[in-house]
Amino acid sequence: MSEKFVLATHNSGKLSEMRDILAALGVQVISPAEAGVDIEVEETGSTFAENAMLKAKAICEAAGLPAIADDSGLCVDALNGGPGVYSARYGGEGLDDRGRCMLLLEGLRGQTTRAAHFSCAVACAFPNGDTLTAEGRCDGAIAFAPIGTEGFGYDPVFLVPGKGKTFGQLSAEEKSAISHRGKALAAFVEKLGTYLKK
Ligand code: ITT
Repeated sequence: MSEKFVLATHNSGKLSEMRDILAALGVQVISPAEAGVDIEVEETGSTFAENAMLKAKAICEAAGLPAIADDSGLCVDALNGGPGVYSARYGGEGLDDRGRCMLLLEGLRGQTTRAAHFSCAVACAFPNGDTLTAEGRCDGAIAFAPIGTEGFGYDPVFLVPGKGKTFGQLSAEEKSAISHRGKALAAFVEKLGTYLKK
């Protein structure tokens, strides 16, 4: 595919995963910085899909290029699906990834129901107003302590059933083969192929 896409994210962990997955699928991407765009998009939507579309449209408009955004998060059964769309902001501004993981473990202390899933919505906006969307989900469980140093965000506390490992113990390739983001981007690229043939 000759068209270039801006990846509408400021999260370096996401950016690197999205770059690798999309490159493997033959989609050329650049970062917002490479597109000369530096805007913060307010995530006012109540769903991953709404927030992904807000980001994709804003960056597309600012860059004048098609833009792909990811909105994602961790949904924990024992927290009624939280932190969900608030995953990046869980615990307030003072916390880093490690702090958010520890806060989550603290909130689940003594809790035997550990089921959780990651969700990812991908949205793509084109300068002509066209849009594409796709979603992906990865089921798992919350560990009792952080394990592993790979990945980002909640990876060290997300246990993958069948692997007996957290996302924090998987290589980027191993994670993307089963992750919410890997699935959403694969579904998106399939739709993109159909769209570009039209
Ligand atoms: P952008 O909006 O700039 O893309 P962000 O980090 O604010 O970056 P989101 O609003 O989509 O992105 O928040 C997603 C949060 O969910 C992210 O910050 C992580 O804490 C968590 N998250 C999402 N996908 C994850 C993954 O694959 N592994 C670990 N944590 C993840």
